[in-house]
Amino acid sequence: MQIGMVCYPTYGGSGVLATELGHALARRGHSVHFVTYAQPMRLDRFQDNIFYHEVETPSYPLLEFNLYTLALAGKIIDVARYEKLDVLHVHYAIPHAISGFLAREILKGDDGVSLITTLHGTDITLVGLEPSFHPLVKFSLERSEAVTAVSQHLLEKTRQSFDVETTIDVIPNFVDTTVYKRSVSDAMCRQLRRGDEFILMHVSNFRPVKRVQDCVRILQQVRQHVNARLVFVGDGPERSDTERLVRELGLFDHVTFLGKQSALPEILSAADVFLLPSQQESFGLSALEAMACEVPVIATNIGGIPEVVRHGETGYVAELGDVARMARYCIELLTSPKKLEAFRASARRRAVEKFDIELIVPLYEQVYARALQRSA
Ligand code: GMT
Repeated sequence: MQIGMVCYPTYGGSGVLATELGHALARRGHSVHFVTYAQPMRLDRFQDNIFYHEVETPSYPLLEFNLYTLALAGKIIDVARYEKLDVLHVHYAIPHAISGFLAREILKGDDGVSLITTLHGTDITLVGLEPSFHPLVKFSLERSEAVTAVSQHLLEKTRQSFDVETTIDVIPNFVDTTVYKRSVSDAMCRQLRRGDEFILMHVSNFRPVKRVQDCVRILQQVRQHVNARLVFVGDGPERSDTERLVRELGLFDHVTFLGKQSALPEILSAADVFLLPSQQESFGLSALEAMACEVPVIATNIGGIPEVVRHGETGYVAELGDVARMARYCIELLTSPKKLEAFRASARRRAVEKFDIELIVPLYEQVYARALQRSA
């Protein structure tokens, strides 16, 4: 199949997922054409059957606002016509589903293209609820040949908030467990761990919904019982305030900010516990990547997280903002080596048995095939 893939290229789960899906589809013999405004973060290695088309947004003094939605639609039309796309798979509805819809309508005189929209999270639970966007999201979902959501929770939220009758398939996010596996690097451990300290880790884009500062407060409580360090991976709007909080609480010597990193399996493998105290999370891809590296997850019982993290088995979930409880769960795991070992094994097993790339990618191929039949 000739597949067009539209996503956000920056750090963030939806772009990561789209890129990994593209790589997997290309390995399975499809041609995958990424159409985005910048090279996606994980499109960093050459692979047969993968192509990248950059969207350029024209500027003119009159055009005070960025016309990305239209520029993207124009680029999709161009790629679809000349690369003979069969399907166009857009990740995150805003504005990609609208651009995809526009392009598909304009392409109707040509061979046509089937539109598949994958919902990832705040396109439904936050941004899509903006009164000016809501009708556009609803319309574009109803006009897509297929819609998928990354968790049952997100599917239910979509039905509640958008009242759409369209069939929505839940296709959970996935991880390549041959890449994301425990791979302990001595050099990495030497750099991250001082002496016998345990490592708590958080990976995100530091957006407010991640509640990154809760991780610092958890560390503060954990350190009253156990020698532990907090390692932050990623960057974003909350980073400066978080650094300030670390200094205010006198934790400067016990927190490491690594910034954006690509060697995630090695870094995650150095962790003892992964923290995800988010306020919203339709899935929590970073938690799954940690689990694949045998790291138990302590998270909020929000959104789709409980579909990923099994409470009392692969980690623990707690109420939003209940820092004290999350700290207690950390202490419980870090002070019982047998329990920690059992949780590590269960986390890996769940990632392999439920969310491995080889299990999930064929589900997308089935959706593509159905969408093609539908548009035919
Ligand atoms: O929805 C967002 O704010 C952004 C989006 C992203 O691009 O990272 O995150 C969502 O998609 C991820 C991949 O499917 C999920 O793992 C995240 O849970 C989800 N984030 C939220 O729901 C806040």
